[in-house]
Amino acid sequence: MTALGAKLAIIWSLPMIPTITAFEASPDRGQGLARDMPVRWALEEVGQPYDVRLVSFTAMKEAAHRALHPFGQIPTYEEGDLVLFESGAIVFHIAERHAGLLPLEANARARAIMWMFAALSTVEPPIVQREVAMYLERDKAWYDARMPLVEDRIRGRLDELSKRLGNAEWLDGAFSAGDLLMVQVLRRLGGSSLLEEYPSLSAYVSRGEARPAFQRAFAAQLAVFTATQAGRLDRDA
Ligand code: GTB
Repeated sequence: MTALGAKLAIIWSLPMIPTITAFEASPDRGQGLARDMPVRWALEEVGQPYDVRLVSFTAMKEAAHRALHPFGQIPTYEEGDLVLFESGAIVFHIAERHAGLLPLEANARARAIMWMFAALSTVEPPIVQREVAMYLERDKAWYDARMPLVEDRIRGRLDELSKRLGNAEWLDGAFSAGDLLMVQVLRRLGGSSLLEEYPSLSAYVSRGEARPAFQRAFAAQLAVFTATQAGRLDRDA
């Protein structure tokens, strides 16, 4: 092998470190509710190191970022020539490329993927509707009438989900990308009493949050917030 060939062989055998984007200043103040969190968590679960590029709200809407994300949002995921957006698709990609987040047995794998979709397209929508109402519609005349309706829709989903989970540790056998997304979706109810009304789901979320990979991901995004705050305090001093 030539020297160049040897160099290229080394480069090709090096693992590609993906880069994700996250809020430069997350409105959640480091609570790990923004959607870089499930991506970070998935990467930590599979032991894949990653880089993070922080983006401001202004930069998110500029052409350079829109070339990666047509809707001008975070997170994005870059790995060599591959660029992805949509946190669910990114978690799916990570789970497909690495062991640990999807079962190998075909039917169990299909069910884990089903739970990923259930988290994002069945359980999450009413939870997001509640946030939209709370943050964007509080001043509307119909707010007080709408909120109980939205909360009851959430209760309906939580009731059904808790019945299916029963006394199980995870949704379908071992912890999977389905649990990762479901726990992350349910975390958005933190601070409301809704989750507490379902002790088995509260315990399920706590089990997810207790995972070392979750803890590492949480600490990494919190460090961004803490550093931003420290920078602000320095500037204000
Ligand atoms: N479906 C997309 C995905 O799953 O990736 C949704 C991406 C998305 O909503 N991104 C948000 C964003 O970039 C950040 S996570 N928003 C900026 C914009 O649209 O201009 C959503 C989010 C934001 C804040 C909180 N919070 O403060 O608690 C929680 C979740």
